[in-house]
Parts: sequence; C-alpha cells; structure tokens
Amino acid sequence: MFSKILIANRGEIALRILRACRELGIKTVAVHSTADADAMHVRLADEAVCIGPPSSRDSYLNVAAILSAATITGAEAIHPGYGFLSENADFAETVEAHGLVFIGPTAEHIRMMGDKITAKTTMLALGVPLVPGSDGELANLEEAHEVASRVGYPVLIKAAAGGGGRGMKVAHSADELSDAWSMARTEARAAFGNDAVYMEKYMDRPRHIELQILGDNHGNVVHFGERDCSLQRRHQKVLEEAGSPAISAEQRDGIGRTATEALARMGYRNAGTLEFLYQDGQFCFIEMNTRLQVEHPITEMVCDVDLVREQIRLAAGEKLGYTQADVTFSGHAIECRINAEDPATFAPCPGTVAVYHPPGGLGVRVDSALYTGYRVPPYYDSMIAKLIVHAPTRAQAIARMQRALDEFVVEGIKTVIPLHRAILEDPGFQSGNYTIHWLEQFMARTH
Ligand code: MV4
Repeated sequence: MFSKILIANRGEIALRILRACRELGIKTVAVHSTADADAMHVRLADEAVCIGPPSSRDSYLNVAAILSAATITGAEAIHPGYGFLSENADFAETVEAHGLVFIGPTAEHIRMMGDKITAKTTMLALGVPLVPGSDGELANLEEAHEVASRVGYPVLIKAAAGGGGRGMKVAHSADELSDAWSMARTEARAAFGNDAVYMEKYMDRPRHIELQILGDNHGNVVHFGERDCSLQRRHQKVLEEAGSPAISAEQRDGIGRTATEALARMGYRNAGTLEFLYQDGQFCFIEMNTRLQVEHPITEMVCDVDLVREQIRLAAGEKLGYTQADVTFSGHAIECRINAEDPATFAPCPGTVAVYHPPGGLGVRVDSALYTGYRVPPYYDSMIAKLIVHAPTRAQAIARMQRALDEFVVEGIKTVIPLHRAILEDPGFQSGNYTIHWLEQFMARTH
C-alpha cells in the first residue's frame, strides 16, 4: 500500500479522496492554485503545494508543476479526481514514466475510450449492445446518406473526439444531412482538432443510465449497478438516482453481466462507468468514462462500498477480494448537485458564504468543501456541494431529500436549492417516469 498520495484536484472531490486516504493510513499532499490558498482541502491535507495562478490551465492542469509537487513531497501515487487531468492519457503516461502510480485505468484504456469511435468498436466486438449507426468513422457525405437511409431518420452526427454532448448535430431528413455533416465536422475540427465523425440513429425519448464498474490488476471485474442521470440541463447533470426507477433487478443483472465480461476481456483496471441510452427496454452503449464520477456517492450508499478506497487499493495492486455475488443493493439513493448559481438563469454566483449550515440526520450525506466565511472563487466549476440521501424506498428517499433541502442553509450566495425543491415535489418526477427531456420541459413549464 502507498504511504503518501498526491491529490491533483480541488473542492469536494479533493476532500473525498483525502478522507479515504486518512482511513487507509495514507499521508496526503494537496495541490492548489493561489486562489485556493484558503480552501478546505489545503487545510486538511498533511502537506500542501501551491502549483500556480488561479487559471486552471496554469495550476490544476499544469502537469509539470503537479509532477514537481509529487517529487519534492515524495508522493508515490496521484489521484486525479474528476475533470481536470482525470481523463488525460498523456498525463497518466507521464505520471507512470516518473515512477509514480496513476490511480485510474491504464493510459491505453483512457486513450481508447477518449475516442468515441474506438470505444464503440471495442464494445461492439465484446458483445455490448450499441445504438444502430455507422460502422465506425463516416468517410464522406455519401456514406452518411447510405447509413442514414439504412437506420432511418432522424440521425445524429457525433464527433469522435466529443462526448458529453459536445459536437452533436441532428438531421431529421435527407435534405438536412449535408448541413449537419459539414457543421459537425467544422465544429469538431475547431473544438478538438479532429474532424472524425460517426452516425447514430437519434433516440427520441431515452433515459441516461450508467453502470459503475471496478476492475483489479488481476483480471477480475465487478459492477455496482446503475445510476439514472436523465435529469440534465444543457448536458450538466442536476439530480441522480441509484437505482434507476426504470430498471428491474433482472435487467441490472443482465446488462451488468454483459459489461463486466466485456471489461474483463479488455483487461480493464480501476474505476469506470459505461454510459447507456435506455429506451423501450433496450440498453444502447454510447460512451465510457475512465474516471471516478461526481455522482459516485449514490452507488456507495446503495452498495455500502467506498469506491475511492477501492480505487486506491486496486491501484496498489491488491485484488478485489470479492465477486459479483458479494455485491448487494439496498434501498434507494438520490444526489442533488448544489451549484452556486441563480436558480432561474443558472448564471454562476461566486461570492462569500455568510452562513453555512448543512443538513444531517439518518441517511443524509453532504460532500462539500464549503465553510462559513469561505469565498467561492469565480475561476472553477460552480458546484459547491452534493447532497446525498439514502433510504429504504424511493418514496422515503424523496421525503428525506425534501427534509434535508429544507434544513440546508447557504447564505451570501445564490444556489440551485429552490430548483431541487421544485423538482422533488413535482408529480412527474415522483412518478419516476421521466426521460432526458423531462428537466428542460419542466423548467419551461415552471420558470
Ligand atoms: C444521443 C441522444 C439521442 N440519440 N444519442 C448527449 C450527451 C452525450 N453523452 C450523448 N447525448 C445524447 N446522445 C442518440 N443516438 C441524445 C443525447 C442527449 C442526452 C443524453 C443524455 C442525457 C441528456 C441528453 C440531453 C440531450 C441529448
């Protein structure tokens, strides 16, 4: 096991990783920008190193400064958290080249899944179901027309280097295809420096369901069930649930077996998440995330597992030590992402937290690096807390979340807490019968 880990992140996830390290008896090194000198992760770490000015590009994305910090402090491994360098294959490779351990998958697997075409071709070959579409990259507009007539309109053109909704264009009919084709390629080239695109049939009312998996360095892979992340606004997740209100235990077992067999054959290591669109009883793989995700706590609550502890153990070469049959699911968990934003316009609202009083009680968890008097800097993501509840049933989890939101006091800055209250009391949400379009329609209706 490692004796010292550098945490290459900030905010609540840096704290989350720090806590797992403490429980494992591992010393921690925080890195921070000049804007984060007063941050909670800096205060709680055993050591802290300033790695640059406020701009992420010069600090949390500054590979040379982070590696220097690891070297001078004698850290043996680096946990990247989510965002920043977490899915940067070159970073993972450089970390390992310096004789340190990257707490995550291999650089090869990160690179493979970063290219959405390679990710899909790989999963198809391993028996994972996909959305109908092109067989890899589209060579030209003629091929785009052929594939679209085969799968049927509407279709989506997606960038190979995209993901998370960036660089997608829809064509509802053949006469829209030429524009969608050139716009998708132009945007992909400008945004990613790679104009490779592929095509999928457009699914009109799917749910976004993702499967959490862990693999060790010895060929063992298990899954921890699904999260329903359908409630999104402009490709930003707002509220997540585990399990999905749409998925039965049999469906979970089925897609879980397919996915774990595929990833075991790939030799996948550490944490990963497979993203599916789910519609009419079918799972269709779209992307894989090769990192710990923001919403991992809801899986931790229903499976009673510490995913960050597992990531560290596995990166140190330990075996999983349990099989799929040992993974059990209990109750229901919900996470609300609390952002420092105007709840009506979603404009970021950085500023000083005048009063901070997080909720508590049975089944309530708050992952946050906030404190009274903290100044939320304007340079980074606006998420300031994750409110997570766990209860025996979905109805009880909803009631618990409503109670916890009522207790939550954040004064001095605007937050999206009022939006979460409105979602939770809506009969459409309570029914559990929603798709990826539900939230935007709800906001058009109520705001
Ligand atoms: C799709 C789709 C419909 N059909 N693919 C957006 C983010 C990226 N991860 C994939 N996305 C979508 N891909 C096909 N073939 C609709 C979306 C989509 C979406 C997906 C998940 C959650 C919210 C979404 C909002 C709009 C579009």
